[in-house]
Amino acid sequence: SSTYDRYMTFKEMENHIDALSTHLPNKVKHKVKGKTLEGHDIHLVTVSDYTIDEDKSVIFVEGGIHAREWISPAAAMNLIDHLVESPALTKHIEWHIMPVVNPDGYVYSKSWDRLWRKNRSGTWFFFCTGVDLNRNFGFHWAGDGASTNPCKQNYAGESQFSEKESKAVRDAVLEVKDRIEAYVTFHSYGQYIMYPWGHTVKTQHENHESLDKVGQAMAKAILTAEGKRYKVGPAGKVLYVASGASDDWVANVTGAPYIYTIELRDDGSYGFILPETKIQAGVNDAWVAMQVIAKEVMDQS
Ligand code: 0X9
Ligand code: ZN
Repeated sequence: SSTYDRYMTFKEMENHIDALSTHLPNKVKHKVKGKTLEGHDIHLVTVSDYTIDEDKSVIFVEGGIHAREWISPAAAMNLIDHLVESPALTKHIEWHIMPVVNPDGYVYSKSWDRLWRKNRSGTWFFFCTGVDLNRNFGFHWAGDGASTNPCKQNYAGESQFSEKESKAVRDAVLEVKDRIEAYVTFHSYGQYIMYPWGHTVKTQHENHESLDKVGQAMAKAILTAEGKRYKVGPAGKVLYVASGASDDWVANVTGAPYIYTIELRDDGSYGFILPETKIQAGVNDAWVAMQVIAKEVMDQS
C-alpha cells in the first residue's frame, strides 16, 4: 500500500502499481510507455470502470517530470489510490496517469543530489548532464525561457522530443488525443494553478475564460478544504515564460479545454525540500483540485 508519511522510493511506487493492477483488473491497467537510459520503466496507469463498455472522456495526469519535486509523484500516486475507491469518478471517465515521468532523475535526487531537476542524459558537453524534460516538448521548442546550454537547469535538449521521457508522454497523449478533456501536470513549488500559454504573454489561450473559471474553482476548493492559497492565471504571466513545456504542447496538439500545471506546496518556506510531515496535506490539495476538474468534465459530457 502507499504511504504518505514519507516519500516512497521509485521501486515502492512500481510495486504498488503492480499490486493494484493485479488485484483490480477491471479498474486499474498498467502499461510501460518507455524505458529510460538507466533502464527504468516509464509507467502509465489507467483507472476506469472497465465493466462499462463505452468511449469515455480521458483526464490525463502527469507527475515527476522534475526530479526534485517529490510531492508531484506522491500526488499522482495518491490520486490513483483515491480513484480506485471512487466509482462516481471512474464510471464515465478514463484516467490516464503517468506518476513518474522522470524516474532516473527521481532516483538520482533521492540518492545523490536532492536538488537535481533534469533527467540523466549525457549532453554534447561532457561535464554537464541532463535535459529539462519540461523544455523538450515540440511546441515553441527552445524558445523564450529555455536554454541551449547543457549546463543550465532549463536546457531544452538536442532537439524537440530528443528524450525518452518526453517521447513517452507524447506517445501516451497521442494515443488518446481525441478523447482528452483535461490534462494536469503536477510540479512544485509555489502554490500556483496555471494554464496556457506558458511560452508567451502576448497571446491569450482561446479558452482562457473557462480555464480561469475552473482554475479559480480549484483554488477556492483547496482554500476551503486545506486552508492554502493558490494563485491562478496563465503560466507566462503568473510565474514566468517557458517554452517547450508539456502543458503548451498538449494544449496545442489536443485542443483539450482544460490544461493545467499545478505547482503544489509550499509557498517557499521549505521550497523543493518539503518535509515528510507535509506530504499528506500537500497531496490532499491535488486531490481536491482533481475532483473539481472531474466534475467539470462530467458536466460537459
Ligand atoms: O519551469 C517549469 O517547468 C515549471 N515550474 S517549476 O518550478 N516546477 O520548474 C512551470 C511550467 C509552466 N508552464 C509553462 N511555462 N509552459
Ligand atoms: Zn517542475
